[in-house]
Amino acid sequence: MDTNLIIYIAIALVVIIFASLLIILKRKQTSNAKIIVKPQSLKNKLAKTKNSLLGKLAEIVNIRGKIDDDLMDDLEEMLLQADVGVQSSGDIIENLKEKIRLDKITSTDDVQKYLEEIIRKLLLKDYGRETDHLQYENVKPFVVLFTGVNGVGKTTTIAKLAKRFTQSGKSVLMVAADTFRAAAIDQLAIWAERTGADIMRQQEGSDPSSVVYDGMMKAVNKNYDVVLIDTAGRQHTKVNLMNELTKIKRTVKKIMPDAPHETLLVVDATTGQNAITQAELFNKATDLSGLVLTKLDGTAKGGIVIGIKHQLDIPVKLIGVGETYNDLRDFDVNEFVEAIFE
Ligand SMILES: Nc1nc2c(ncn2[C@@H]2O[C@H](COP(=O)(O)OP(=O)(O)O)[C@@H](O)[C@H]2O)c(=O)[nH]1
Ligand SMILES: [Mg+2]
Repeated sequence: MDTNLIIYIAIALVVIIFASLLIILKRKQTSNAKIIVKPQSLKNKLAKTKNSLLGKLAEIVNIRGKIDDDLMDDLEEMLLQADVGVQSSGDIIENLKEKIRLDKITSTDDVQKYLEEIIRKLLLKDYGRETDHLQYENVKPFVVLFTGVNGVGKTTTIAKLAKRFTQSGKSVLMVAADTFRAAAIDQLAIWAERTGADIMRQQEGSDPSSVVYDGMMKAVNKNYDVVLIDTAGRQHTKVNLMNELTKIKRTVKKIMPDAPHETLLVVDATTGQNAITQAELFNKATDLSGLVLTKLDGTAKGGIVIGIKHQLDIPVKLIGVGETYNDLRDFDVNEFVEAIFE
């Protein structure tokens, strides 16, 4: 009797252990599967903006039910709330009214299609040129200077871009010209290591132009393909920041007269119209070749893209839609419009 009981208990134990092992194994498999994530579509990344435009649009059309001035006012308000900007929103609605009049549209079903087409055309008109994308020029080294106020995402963008270049077999040198905080230099150094890039750095508080000089010399002597220069983001209202940018550029040109090949201003999409103000100020201080609009994933105000290009003559070359390497995308008008309207 006793031995039977022991046998039963032993069998039960074996079954329990076996079942537990199976469960653990299964869990492991599923968690591994979760690690391999495909880069999310732009549509997913821009979901908040999409909801603030397309979602609202459906709601407005539903409530109003017919094409009249009230509908137009609501649509304009919707554009303003998505940070398209006063002037651009006004222009878009004027265009829409004109279209409706000419095509004698009476059904609200067509409003979305027309609005989408007007915005697409407006952006395409502004983004027709080759130079509107960040293009690697076959010069050694290809030099990109990053500017922008604190916290907009300069260092993160440099890391993402470095990864893009090193992945395609290019040698990258990062230059830590944001010398205000030791932490900023260290942050860049960590990214250099992670992305397989090298870094030129000096001590905290050293002259940014001196780091840039050393970096450019090293890049030329060691035949680097790409140089990415990180700068400090003190307030744009300070004249000395602007003087510093001028000095940095002069230093770059001393070593390579036609560099930097790109001078990018990084702006944070979540700051709305403030991003436009920053772009205007920086563009006055230094010739910008393009903008990087970051954090579009975290905002319902992605309409800022439309306002920026309509109001300024600086192309948005790259957009940041998250914190991983895959989240730096080339800005593509059709992809963008589809992501927010379809
Ligand atoms: N969600 C999101 N966060 C971003 C993006 N770009 C940068 N960030 C975050 O913004 C913060 C500031 O970035 P950082 O590169 O240090 O800004 P910097 O001061 O301009 O160099 C960090 O926490 C980044 O992870 C983006 O496209 N999306
Ligand atoms: Mg930084």
